[in-house]
Amino acid sequence: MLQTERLRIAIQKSGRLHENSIELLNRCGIKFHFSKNALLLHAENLPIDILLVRDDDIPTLVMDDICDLGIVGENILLEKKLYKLNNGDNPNFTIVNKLDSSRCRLAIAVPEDREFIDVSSLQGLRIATSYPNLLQQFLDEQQINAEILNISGSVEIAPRLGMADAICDLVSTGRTLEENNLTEVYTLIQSQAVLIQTNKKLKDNKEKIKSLLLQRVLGVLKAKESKYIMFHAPKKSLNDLKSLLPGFETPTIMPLEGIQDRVAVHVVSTEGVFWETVEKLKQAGANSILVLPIEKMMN
Ligand code: PRT
Ligand code: ZN
Repeated sequence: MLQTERLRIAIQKSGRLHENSIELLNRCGIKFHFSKNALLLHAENLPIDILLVRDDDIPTLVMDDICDLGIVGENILLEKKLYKLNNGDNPNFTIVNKLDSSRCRLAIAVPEDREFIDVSSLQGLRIATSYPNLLQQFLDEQQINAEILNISGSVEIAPRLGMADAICDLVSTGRTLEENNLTEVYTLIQSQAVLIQTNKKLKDNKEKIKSLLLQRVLGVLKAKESKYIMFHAPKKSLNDLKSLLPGFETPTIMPLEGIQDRVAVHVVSTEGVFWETVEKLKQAGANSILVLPIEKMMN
C-alpha cells in the first residue's frame, strides 16, 4: 500500500499525554510495536501510522495536513489557533471529541504577598507565560495593560527571580504554585485532551479508515463511562428499582430457576454508578448486585 494512503495520527512522544493516547489507540484495536526511540509506528492490522512528536507540534501538523488526526491538550490547541489567526492564517481543524483526560487549567497566579482585588490588579504588571496569545487575548478583553514575558519553561520561578510580577501557567493539583509561594487568582481556560482532525477532504480509502477509527473512539469513550449492572430483585419492586436507575437503558428481566417471586435484572448504565446507587438498590430489595466495567460498545 502506498505511504500516502495510510491514515496518519500525531500523538505526544513522551509526557503527560503520551500514555493515554497510546491506551486509546490500543483500545481502538490498533496493533503496533512501541519502541522508545521510534518517531513513526506502523500499525500491523490497519493502514494507520502513528507519528510521535512534541505536543506543541501536533496542532500545526494537523492544521497543515501533514497528519490526518492528532491528540493534544486544548491549552496548546487554542494557543496555536490564536497564533495562526493573529498571523492572518486559517486554523484549519475540527475537534472530533473531548477525551476526558489530562485535565488542567490555564490560570494567573501572583506571589502570596501581592495584593489582588480583581483582574484590574494586573494593570501595569509584568506576567510570565508560555501562552502569550491566550494571555494577550484575555488582557485585551479585560482592557488591562500589562507586559507579557514569553518564556518556554519553569514559568513558576519567574517571580522569585525578579523576572515577573505574576505568571499565567497550567495548573492541575496546585502543588507547584504552593511550592513557589504563588496564589491562583484567575482561570483563563479549562483544558483536557482532545482528538482533532484536518478539515481537508481525504481520499475514499483513507476516509473509510478514519470513519472506522472515529466510530471505535466513540465506542471506547462511551464504554469508559458505562457500567453493566446485574442484580436479583423481587418482581413487585421492579418499578421502584427502575426509578433508582437514571441514565440506564431498558433492562433485561430474566426468571430465576425455581424461584417464583424474584427475577434477575441486567442493565447498562451510560453514567457512572456510585456506591449510593448500589446501596439504594439493596434497600429497595435487590441482592447479588454486580457492577462490571464495559470494554467496547456499539449501538
Ligand atoms: O515534550 P513536550 O513538549 O511534548 O511536552 P511538555 O513538557 O510541553 O508537556 P507535558 O507532557 O508536561 O504536558 C502535556 C499536556 O498535559 C499539557 O499541554 C496539558 O494539556 C496537560 N497537562 C495536564 C499538564 C498538566 N496537567 C500540568 N500540571 N501540563 C503541564 N502541567 C505542569 C504545569 O505546567 C506546571 O508546571 O505541571 C505543573 C503544575 O502541576 P500541579 O499539579 O502542581 O498544579
Ligand atoms: Zn510541549
